[in-house]
Amino acid sequence: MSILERINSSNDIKKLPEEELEPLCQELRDYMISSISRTGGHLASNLGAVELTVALHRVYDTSRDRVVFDVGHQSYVHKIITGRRDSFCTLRQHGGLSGFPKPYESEDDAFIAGHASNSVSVALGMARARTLSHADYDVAAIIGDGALSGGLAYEGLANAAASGEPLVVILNDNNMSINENVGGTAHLLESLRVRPGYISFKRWYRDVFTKLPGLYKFNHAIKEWLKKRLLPGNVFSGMGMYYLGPVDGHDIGKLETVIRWARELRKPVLVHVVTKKGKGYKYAEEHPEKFHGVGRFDIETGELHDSGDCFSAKMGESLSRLADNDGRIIGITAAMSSGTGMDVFSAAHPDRFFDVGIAEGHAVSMAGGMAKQGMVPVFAVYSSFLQRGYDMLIHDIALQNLHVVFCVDRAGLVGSDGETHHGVFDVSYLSSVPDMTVLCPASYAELETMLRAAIYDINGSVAIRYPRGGEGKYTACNTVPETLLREGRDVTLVCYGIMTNEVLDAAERLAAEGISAEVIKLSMIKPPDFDLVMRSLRKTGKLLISEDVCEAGCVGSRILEEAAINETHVRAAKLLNLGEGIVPHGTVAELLHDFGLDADGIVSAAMEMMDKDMK
Ligand SMILES: Cc1ncc(C[n+]2csc(CCOP(=O)(O)OP(=O)(O)O)c2C)c(N)n1
Repeated sequence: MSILERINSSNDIKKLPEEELEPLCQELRDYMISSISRTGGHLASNLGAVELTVALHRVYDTSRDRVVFDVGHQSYVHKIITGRRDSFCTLRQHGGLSGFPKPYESEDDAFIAGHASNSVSVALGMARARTLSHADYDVAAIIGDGALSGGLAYEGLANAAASGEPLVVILNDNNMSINENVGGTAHLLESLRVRPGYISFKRWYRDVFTKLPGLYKFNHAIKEWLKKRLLPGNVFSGMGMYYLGPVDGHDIGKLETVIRWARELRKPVLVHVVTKKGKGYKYAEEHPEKFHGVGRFDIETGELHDSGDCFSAKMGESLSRLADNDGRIIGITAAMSSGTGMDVFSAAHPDRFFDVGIAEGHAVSMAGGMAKQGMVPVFAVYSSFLQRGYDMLIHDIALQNLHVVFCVDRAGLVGSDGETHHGVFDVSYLSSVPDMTVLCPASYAELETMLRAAIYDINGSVAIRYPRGGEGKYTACNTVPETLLREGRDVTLVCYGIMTNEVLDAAERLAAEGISAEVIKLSMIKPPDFDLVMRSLRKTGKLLISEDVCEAGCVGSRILEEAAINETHVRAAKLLNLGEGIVPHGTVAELLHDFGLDADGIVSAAMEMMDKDMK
């Protein structure tokens, strides 16, 4: 029996003799590499956090204490050692384990995660709840240096420091975000990493002097006084967090001691842990960015199984070409240069490319400043992460009707990342941004044409929303607001974006059933332009719209509103969409099927409408 097979909880980890800890870490690495090579997942971040997670479980009992993972993509070891080892092979698969912490999956997962930089705030909330309810548990947050580039983290740290609450923040510093970490935080951590002897000195100092309490107190006062005057402070201690570190994040013994010590201090403490992203797997150590989030791969060669071309890369290439002839075009990303295809732009136009770190709100405001001064900023950002910038969209862009282009990637279902990452709210929230134009390409050709139009032909702010992955069978280029793709008389099928493929497929199948469906594709969903749809509805009397977004604020309800206003009689309507918008993980095809949004679902919905009509 391996050591790993004996581990099912924090308590099992605590019982292990010290000499079994390193072999356990090796087993954990082998287990993850082998399993993730088949399921895909966030490999490099987890390989770097093995010792840290084991040490955390030596100190805390995660079934009772609250350990909050930031982003949560590095929580695999935690999952494996808290009873989910055998189901780890289902990671990110439909109906299987989530790739992020999920309290519904296990009581050991303290809080849901997926978006960066909120862990300190959440942990502080838990610490305050504990204190107010006179409960007895400890609270810790684990946050990466990349996540620390997000402003929300500093709001949390500042408030945590002022609170005086016993709370341990572990900074897992691997000098990497997905790509290299950027900005002032990266510089700050760089300077702190060069003081490795400090922590051992502190420990020795405390051990020696606590045996002589009076002397300890006196010396401590002198030391603190000297420290304040002679040592350069850092932003954490300056804020009022008790700073400990840097600690070697692959030395379990040291980690355990320091985390235990931090917990015992009973105040807000930040422990700075230095780790190597990808540790223990050659290819991931050499290319941590490539192995940050992977699909299936070959363990021996480190070769990733090809995921094919995609909208993101097409966007990067098109934008880069446009920028070749226009010095006003600026490319912006918030820590997602490869994911959004902006790496193509950055290679060609490094002087006009800005990676701001995980700071979506800042990116939106900065784009506003650039636009006000005559540049044409293009911010490529995932739909779910742009949620962070909603206020800035209104306050810093819309109120002055500034010309900023938002390339809203990962719009609609994203697949295995699941509920925190699906881009299912953007149609709703972008529709409420004053004077914004929202475009929805259904093919690469449409994306390219719309990007050009967004930069040169449209005033004010423009969002172009497109999905993860590549185009489908529909590859045409129809960019007028409404296009009649198929004539029919029984029912009006409306679609936009990638859903066009499912709807065209459904129309074909309905024809075989003797139902004549008219298909209208929308290229622009805001401002609304539904003339063609209204004309079609006057003919068919039936509306069936398929959208890969949440119901609130969906296009279907706006069409019905317009029909009511201009007295277009709709005898029957079905709005197919993702309901409340909380959608689990799985492949996009599986999820579309579950929500009745694939061609099968659309056909059944249409047949049901026809049946009702005949009764
Ligand atoms: C608000 C938000 N923006 C972007 C992302 C995408 N993202 C996931 S992990 C990550 C990098 C995090 O870096 P770090 O915290 O240092 O963790 P590491 O992977 O290096 O361990 C990014 C940018 C996100 N999860 N949330």
